[in-house]
Amino acid sequence: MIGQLEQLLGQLDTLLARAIEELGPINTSADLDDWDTRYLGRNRGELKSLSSVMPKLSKEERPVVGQKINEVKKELERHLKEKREELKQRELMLALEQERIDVTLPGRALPAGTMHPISRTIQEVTDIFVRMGFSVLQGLEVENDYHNFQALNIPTDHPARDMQDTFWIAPGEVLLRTQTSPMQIRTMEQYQPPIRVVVPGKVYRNEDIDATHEAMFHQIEGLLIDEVCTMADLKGCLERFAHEMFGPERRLRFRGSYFPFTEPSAEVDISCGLCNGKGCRSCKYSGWLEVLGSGMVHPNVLRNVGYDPKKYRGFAFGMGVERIAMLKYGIGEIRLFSGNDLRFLRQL
Ligand code: 2U9
Repeated sequence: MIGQLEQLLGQLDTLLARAIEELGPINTSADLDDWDTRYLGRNRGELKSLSSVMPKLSKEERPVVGQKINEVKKELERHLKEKREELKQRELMLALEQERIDVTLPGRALPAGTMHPISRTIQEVTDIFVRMGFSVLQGLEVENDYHNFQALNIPTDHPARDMQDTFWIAPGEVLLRTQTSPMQIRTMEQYQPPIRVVVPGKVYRNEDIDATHEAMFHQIEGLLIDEVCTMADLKGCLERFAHEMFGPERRLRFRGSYFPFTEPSAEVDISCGLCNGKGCRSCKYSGWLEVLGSGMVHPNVLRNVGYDPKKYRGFAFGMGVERIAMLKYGIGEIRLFSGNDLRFLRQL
């Protein structure tokens, strides 16, 4: 019996020595897990197999073998823990080495964008009016019938009020503004004269789309209200704008026209920059290009916001931003502005 006990103890020593020897070359967590299962595994581990002889041992032998098994187990666990720590450290060092970052490297530059030609034109136009003392205001794109039409003296039978030409949200009540003028009405409702504002922004019209018309485009409208204000002030102001925007050699021509919100009204042409007014293909041989509309604010509009038309008068004007940009940069197609084609955008 003694021989069998010694043999068992010897087997446990051999097991321990073999396990430690095999542990040496292991250098991955996966191999270490295998080793753990092979020696310490609860079901088929080698230590467990040797322990299975315990019930066959005598009362005296059992504690001796039991103690030995515990010692071997503890020793194996200690080695396993050390090895795990070693591998963890090694894997960390490897990761640090592989993921090393050179913090002194210069960063990758992001491509610099440029301002969209419409935003740039709005900036250029409003800057000119700001230098003349105007403030810049932006309004609402969703408006009501009163501010977009009624307050502006647009009669119910006016073509602009045609249900087909306006994008209605609630027919007859709420709409996408067809001009930026409702913001001037709101400004006058809120403030007393003198008033000098320019209002740039998107406007919407249910139109057939072609090279010069889009359903959404941009407008800049201006309004000046004061006790003293004449058509001469309007002409001087727009002439100053045209000279700064297009060059001091350009001339303006005022043609009588009709708008419900101004009386008298005038459409404004600028001398053609290509032929200097002599006539060419670009100006359809007329020497002139239409740039904006203008007029003296209609007394009904002043009354609608509670101003006394005997005390106050004013001028107003409006222009299409796309049209101004097309004239300034020689662009023949309005759809390019909303097309997001970088080849077009990079040219400007
Ligand atoms: C108020 C009173 C009057 C704004 C004006 C025009 C003439 C005009 C067009 C130019 C090209 C619109 O974008 S376009 O199609 N505009 O001709 N606009 S006077 O008159 C106002 C505005 C607000 C309270």
